[in-house]
Amino acid sequence: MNAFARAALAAAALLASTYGAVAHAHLKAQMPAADARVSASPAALSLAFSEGLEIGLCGVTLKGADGKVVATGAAALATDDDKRMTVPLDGALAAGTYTVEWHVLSKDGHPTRGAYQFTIGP
Ligand SMILES: [Cu+2]
Repeated sequence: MNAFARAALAAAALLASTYGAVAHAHLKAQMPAADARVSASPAALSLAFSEGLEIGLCGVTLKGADGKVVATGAAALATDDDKRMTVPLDGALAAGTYTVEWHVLSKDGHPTRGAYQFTIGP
């Protein structure tokens, strides 16, 4: 390996570790909570992240137990917190297990995504 290749590798390693250390928008809390069972349909989903969000490029796909997409309102930032996204629900959700697939772009320009489930039922 020549000196240039070594330098390039070192730079790549540094870059990788730098990016690894940066806090992207990780999902920190959500309502209904991940894996929670709630007795009543929530009026909205609430997702709190570790970083501020570019809300125009953020959203969720809500799916029922049958995998079908459940319509929701548009994702919006909480008025007092640019790290928290709320998604109003169009109507009451029937009993069952739902999957929330979320994707966000944080203010530092990094996309992150994930999914969690909650259940409505007694
Ligand atoms: Cu980031």
